[in-house]
Amino acid sequence: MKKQLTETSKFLSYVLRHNPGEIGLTLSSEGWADLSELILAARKAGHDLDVELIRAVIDGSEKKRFAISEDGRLIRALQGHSTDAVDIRHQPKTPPEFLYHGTATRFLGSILAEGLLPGQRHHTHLAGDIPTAFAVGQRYGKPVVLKVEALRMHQDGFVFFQAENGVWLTEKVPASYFSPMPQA
Ligand code: HQG
Repeated sequence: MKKQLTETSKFLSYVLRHNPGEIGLTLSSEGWADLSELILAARKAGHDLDVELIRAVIDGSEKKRFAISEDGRLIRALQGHSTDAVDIRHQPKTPPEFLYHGTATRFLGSILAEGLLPGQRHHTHLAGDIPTAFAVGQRYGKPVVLKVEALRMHQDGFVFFQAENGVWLTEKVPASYFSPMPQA
């Protein structure tokens, strides 16, 4: 069951964040897909989804990557998009003094030279706490957490958003606003 949930979560991330066209799905600019259309398109592509399984994925994950609309008809990913079809109008929000970005040590040279960049995604992702950032960094290798002076950035005119699931978003973070934290 756990494996099925993980596989479904990865599939949903792929079509709702990155490549809806692969299964012939259309997303609104706010990222919404019709839930029954998604299930049908997924089945045609060989992924046996149903509403219960999708709800189990959403409820079973602390990250709350996806949300279903109140009327139960639509589903979207809350952040992490790369597809041009989506341009979510998040409300700007004042960040706390510090936010954290987890990455792998092998990216540090480039990050310190260029700053933190969004890569393929629409935003650079930041976490409100160190353990979350550490876990994000572990996805790519030996983790390192960067402490970002988010409030100072905000005071200097950088715009921050917070996705419904708590993930902080900003376009980029110049290197003068962060430093690697010593390993615990
Ligand atoms: C790195 C997950 C070289 C950056 C997580 C990261 C997050 C640079 C990688 C969400 C760089 C991009 C996003 C530069 C940044 N040079 N490398 N100048 N600037 N990088 O996956 O932040 O499980 O696109 O440090 O929890 O790791 O998918 O971004 O290592 O919230 O829901 O380039 O994805 O959530 O990787 O992760 P990603 P991310 P989900």
